Amino acid sequence: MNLDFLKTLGLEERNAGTSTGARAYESEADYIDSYSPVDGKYIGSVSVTTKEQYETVMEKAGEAFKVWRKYTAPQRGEIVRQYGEALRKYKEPLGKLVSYEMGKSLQEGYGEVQEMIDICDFAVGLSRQLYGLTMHSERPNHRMYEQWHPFGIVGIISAFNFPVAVWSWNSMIAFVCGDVCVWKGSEKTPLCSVACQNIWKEVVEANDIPEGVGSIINGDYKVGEYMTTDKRIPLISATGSTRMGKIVAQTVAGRLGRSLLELGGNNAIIVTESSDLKVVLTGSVFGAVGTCGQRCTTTRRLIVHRSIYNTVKENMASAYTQLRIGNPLDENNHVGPLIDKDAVNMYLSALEQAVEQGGSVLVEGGVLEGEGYESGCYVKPAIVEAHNNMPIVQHETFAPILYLIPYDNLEDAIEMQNDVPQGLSSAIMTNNLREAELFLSCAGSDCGIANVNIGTSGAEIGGAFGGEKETGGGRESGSDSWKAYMRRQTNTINYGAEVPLAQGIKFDF
Ligand code: UN1
Repeated sequence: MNLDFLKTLGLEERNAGTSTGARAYESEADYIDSYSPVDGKYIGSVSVTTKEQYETVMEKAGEAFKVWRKYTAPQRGEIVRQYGEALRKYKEPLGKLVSYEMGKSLQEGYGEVQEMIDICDFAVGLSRQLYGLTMHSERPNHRMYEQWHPFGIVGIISAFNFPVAVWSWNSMIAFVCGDVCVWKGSEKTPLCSVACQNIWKEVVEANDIPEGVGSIINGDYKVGEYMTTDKRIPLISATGSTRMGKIVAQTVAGRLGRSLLELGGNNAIIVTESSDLKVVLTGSVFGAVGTCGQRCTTTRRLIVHRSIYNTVKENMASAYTQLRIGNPLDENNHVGPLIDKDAVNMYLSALEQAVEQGGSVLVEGGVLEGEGYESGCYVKPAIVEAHNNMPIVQHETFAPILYLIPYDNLEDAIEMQNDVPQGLSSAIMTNNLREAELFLSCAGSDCGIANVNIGTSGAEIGGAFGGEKETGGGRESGSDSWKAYMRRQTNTINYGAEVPLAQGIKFDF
């Protein structure tokens, strides 16, 4: 495998490309070793942030904030614009690194970097649109309005499945808002974080802005705890499992900080009688197997009208036979590996549970072995006919397992779609206006994202991204999500010579 992209991204040679898996360091505890799920080979090591180093990062961040907040928002936008330009330059090597370290297909790796570029463009525009409202005061000669100020230090915790995009859709928005960011990426994809930081540093140096505007820290949940327990961080934005999110939420709430959570999904597509089966097939297959089922927006349930159930079932089974599973950097393949062997075990266990709980296997799963599959992380996307109330169906398994569920009327289908703990993404396939509008109405999907004739994954950055219930309620990325990164201040100004009190209160002396 040609690993030149590591060098292009400034990832030191001494750490990179050792094919033996030998550790480059003596101390086991202080380094995270990154192994590719693509070929099982050692890629490089990143040092774990110590408590002292964390303190230095926080001090620098605090100092940087004092300077950064004085830049005008459009000036901050200009820095973000330059980062977007740098990302355009590095799209190919960074896309390859994402694909190699995380395992998603190269197309999706490039797509993820494109998502970063798109959010930079969005944030640049936003830097001139951080609008507040003005209100009419009830008092004469008074003016009242609201303005938005930066919070300060924003802590970002992100997951392995989108090792670069999720950081940027938090930080690029936070940057134009005037915040500074400290980012802990996943310990499963540490080199992606370092690569983003190296590119960021080029922009920092070219513009002579304080180093502490954007920093990374590395490590597992213990390093994450430095941030969640730290009163100096008013906002923690965390993306990952519901389990992790509950711990973060409680810890941050315990100190009355704010958290912005984007957690698990259990996304369904309702396939109606009037749907276009070609649209159903493309949307559902990409939704279910894209990123090897490891998106929070992955399609996990297909709720199909009984009259077309057998047809959809046959179409899906036949589409799955055409999927090519293998090295994700080879563009002939559709599906790459799972992130690691733990994920493989969870996938196998979910399949077992599905059968024990009454599911019937339509497309068999299993771990692939032999040439090209040496990492042990390649699995076959599976389809199981199931019931919505099976415990395993209620649970988000981060793997390519799709549950097929029949329905008889649309109200029941919507009820089933909503009857899971999570509430991120949802879709209906229909050419019937009444069905589409019911699904989108307040009696329809309870998710943060509801699509018509599109799968559940692949949201654009312009919309607010996130969901309800166990998904955590946060909204990131587009629309007015920027408000989560700022504090609102209401200002009332008296330009008269009297001091009339609100609510008509008299106070004369
Ligand atoms: C995630 O899986 O955490 O909508 C993010 C999508 C992508 C983002 C997914 N734009 O699938």
